[in-house]
Amino acid sequence: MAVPPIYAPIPPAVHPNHAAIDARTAAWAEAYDIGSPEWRSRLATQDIGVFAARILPEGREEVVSLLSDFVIWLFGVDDGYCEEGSLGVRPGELAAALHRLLRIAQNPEAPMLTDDPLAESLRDLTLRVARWGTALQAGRWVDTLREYFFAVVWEAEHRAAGRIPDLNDYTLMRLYDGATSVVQPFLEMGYGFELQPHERDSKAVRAAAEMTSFITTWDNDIYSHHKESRGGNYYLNVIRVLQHEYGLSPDRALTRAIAQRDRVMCLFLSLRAKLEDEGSPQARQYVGALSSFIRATQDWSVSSLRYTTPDDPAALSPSFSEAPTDDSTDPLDIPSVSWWWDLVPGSRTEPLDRPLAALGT
Ligand code: 3E9
Ligand code: MG
Ligand code: MG
Ligand code: MG
Ligand code: MG
Ligand code: MG
Repeated sequence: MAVPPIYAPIPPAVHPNHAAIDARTAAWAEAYDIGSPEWRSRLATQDIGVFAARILPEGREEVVSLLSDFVIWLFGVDDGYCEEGSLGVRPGELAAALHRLLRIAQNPEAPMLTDDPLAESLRDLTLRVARWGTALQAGRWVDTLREYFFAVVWEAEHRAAGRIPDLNDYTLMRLYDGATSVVQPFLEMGYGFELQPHERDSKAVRAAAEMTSFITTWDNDIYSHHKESRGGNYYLNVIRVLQHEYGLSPDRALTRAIAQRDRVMCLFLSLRAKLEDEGSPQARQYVGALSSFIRATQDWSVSSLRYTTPDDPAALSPSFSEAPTDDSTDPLDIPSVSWWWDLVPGSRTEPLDRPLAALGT
């Protein structure tokens, strides 16, 4: 299955100190002894710090480093506990382990899990979130961690049963189990602004954040399909879900997944333009930062050894496309997210045939 150039209307950008940030994260994971030595040496080659530096290209360096360390920590949970570890097929035990970690994020001083590398490193992350985030952002970070944990427990139940969810359930799970919503509070911390709860939880801003999760996780599924399908373990990926849902070959499922993410990308651009017109200055900053997150995932995914796997090379195009494969303004046939299209009523009458520059990137 060859992945073609994918539509990328958002310009690339990276924090100038990406190399130092990347090296510090490898040293941080080593100091806290996260995962096995084999896992750490693998992760150290995957440009995790460069990914964080692309998510926050103009962010405060301390927060870029904090995000970078947090991303490797998340992979410690996602690879270590869920996908390569025994808890990944024991949803009840996984829920217990994740609840204990959540307590550390809330109360790092709690005298529990004092020898546990994931807990000790989470204590460090928690103190840094308190240092660089507002009280609202620190609270939101714990809430988003809980929603990520809740979703990976759901995923583990499917893994234990060897079952493929339908497209609607998969979409709902994937809005959270890719840890994309846990990254979102760092967008505010990185630039030192605070989105007020009434605005963040408004339908329009929440939809923009959910679309960002959709696009980044669909892109992850497209680019990580090679790694995941060769791994020999059970895996959940939108290509697999679409094959199952519609009886498609892998190539046709890939084409369908790309069309879905392109359609959501077009809607995101329309909603972003609306929020840039109507939102607060903070909402404008936030949708700009969401845009960088989307492009960061694309640039990191086509270049990281995590996905290109040179020993068994993935057929990934390293370049991008200037046009969507599907610019329809009709809602996707996914009931949990079709309401997104209600938020941009004019989108049907504004076909995306204008130059990309006019879309306000
Ligand atoms: C992603 O899904 C799993 C997350 C825990 C990775 C850490 C989170 C981020 C870096 C936020 C950005 C999100 C992405 C890249 C989806 P999955 O399919 O287990 O990731 P994998 O790398 O194994 O394909
Ligand atoms: Mg390790
Ligand atoms: Mg590196
Ligand atoms: Mg995962
Ligand atoms: Mg994974
Ligand atoms: Mg993946």
